[in-house]
Amino acid sequence: APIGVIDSGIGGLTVANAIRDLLPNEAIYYFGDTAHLPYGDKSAASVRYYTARITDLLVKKGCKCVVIACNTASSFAAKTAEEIADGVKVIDVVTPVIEHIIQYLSNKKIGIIGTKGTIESRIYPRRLKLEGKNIDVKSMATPLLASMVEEGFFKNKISKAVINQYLSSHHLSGIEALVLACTHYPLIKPEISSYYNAQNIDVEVVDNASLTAKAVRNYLEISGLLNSGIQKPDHFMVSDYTKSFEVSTQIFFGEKVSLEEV
Ligand code: DGN
Repeated sequence: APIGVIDSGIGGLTVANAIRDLLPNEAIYYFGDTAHLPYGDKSAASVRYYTARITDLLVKKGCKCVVIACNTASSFAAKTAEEIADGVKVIDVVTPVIEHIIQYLSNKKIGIIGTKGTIESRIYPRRLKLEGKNIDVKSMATPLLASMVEEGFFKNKISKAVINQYLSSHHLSGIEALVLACTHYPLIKPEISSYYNAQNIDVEVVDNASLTAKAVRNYLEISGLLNSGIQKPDHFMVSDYTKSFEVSTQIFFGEKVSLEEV
């Protein structure tokens, strides 16, 4: 059975890509809700509604687990997805990061950047508090970064200037680790690290794509669900097809994939 992956658009292909790297024998059924993106600016109710519908679709298509690759959807709709999934495991992108922070970074000052939705939901500080951890968390919405990456603006002067402007904000002063809480940010991770390196500041930059892929592998191993048969073909589905989305898949997945409108 395939691994389902949900995102508001095609940025979640960074998570699909990390899963592909770690689990090359698994089939991926990806669904990008391009008709309703960006989730980052939507209300919690809308994000819940869309995420529930896509979860239902992927479960009905026989996925053995559903990964909510989108941080905004994970922030607002992980519980709703779990209810809809009818026993099929739902893996969100927030939980693996929370576990990583608790295990390795609990004595550090943590910074979080993401969409307005993710930051305003306060999901990271709330979850850490629920775990009984009194960890100093500073967060800031950096909405321009996702659009910037989507336009292919990274590793250039403009991305450097935007990243510098955001990271130098007093909202993130004194942090010792920075969580990249958005599908698009793994692509600018090197530039973010360079910003801190250039100033000789030691900041561990954590992205949720690789941590989530490890969580998926753990789950499949523990539950005996790793694929041992013939690999099914991947499917990359969207709710609204455009040529430009298809071209942009290259940026996020490392290779161009064909999108099917569903
Ligand atoms: N996929 C969204 C997220 O990870 O929060 C980013 C895209 C967006 O909604 N702007």
